[in-house]
Amino acid sequence: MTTLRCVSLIGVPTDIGAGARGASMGPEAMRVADLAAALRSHGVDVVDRGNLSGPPNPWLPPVDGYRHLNEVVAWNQSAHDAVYAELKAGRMPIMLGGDHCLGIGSISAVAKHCREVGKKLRILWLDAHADFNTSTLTPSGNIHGMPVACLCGFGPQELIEIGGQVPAISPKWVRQIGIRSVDAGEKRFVHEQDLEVFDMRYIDEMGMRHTMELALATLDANTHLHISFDVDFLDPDIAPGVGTTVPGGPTYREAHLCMEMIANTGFMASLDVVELNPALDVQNKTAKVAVDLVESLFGKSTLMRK
Ligand code: Z70
Ligand code: MN
Ligand code: MN
Ligand code: MN
Repeated sequence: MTTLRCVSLIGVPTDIGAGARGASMGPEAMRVADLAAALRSHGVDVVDRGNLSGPPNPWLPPVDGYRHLNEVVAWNQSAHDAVYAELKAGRMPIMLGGDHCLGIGSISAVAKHCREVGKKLRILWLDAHADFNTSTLTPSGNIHGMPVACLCGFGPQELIEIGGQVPAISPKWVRQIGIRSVDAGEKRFVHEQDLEVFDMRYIDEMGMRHTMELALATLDANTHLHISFDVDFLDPDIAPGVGTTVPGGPTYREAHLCMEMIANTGFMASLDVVELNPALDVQNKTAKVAVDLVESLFGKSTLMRK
């Protein structure tokens, strides 16, 4: 297990990119569910950097296809700088969201770091949604539905250039898992850009084990593996505390298997945990499940296994 054992928690308390308010309380809910202590119990060195700050949520309708673009740029600039600093210091950043627009800043920083140190980047996008909308395709204007497109260079200049190179990543580096809600135009664009999607139909038919074997197939010793974990990936039965519940997601055990197989690679080097919405949760249940799953990402398993 070569997964970095020095972790920095970075709270990013915002919901400017989302269609419901409340993800701004996500970082504190994960702290209340004792994420730091859970990781320490697995021998991880954890520093909690506290929360980043940024503009409040003005709650306005879209302008030219985007809601809150200036605010999204400000938060992502700050997320980018924080993640980049941790990677430079040899630590593993865990971003506590906050809505998923923050993947733009986080992953642009990871991509920049990988360019500088000559590492190959692979991104696992665990989500009910493809997050591949653009200003012309989006039904909502919510930028949390656009981070993968922005990272691939399809988006507003201020957002796509945050990491200093456009595009920040290639669609070939991304594997999406758990997808089950994609808008009509977005679906066409996913096919056009040839994103590798393991949707719920695929997982139903082939199983989580086979899915993860394929999703992790092209990793090697020089790979930086980034996990972008949108909590709405999970079935709403176990994770009701998200802005948009989409039925038919991975069960508790399927999700753990997914995380355990990622842990076994030893290549995870950065992580986003996003879209946890305590305002819609039940007794912090979703935060507790998220903490549980992050423990599995760090090698917790029922028995001693490699
Ligand atoms: C829809 C949109 C979305 C949540 C991402 C939904 C996007 N595709 N919703 N995460 N919770 O508005 O772009
Ligand atoms: Mn998402
Ligand atoms: Mn989302
Ligand atoms: Mn989602």
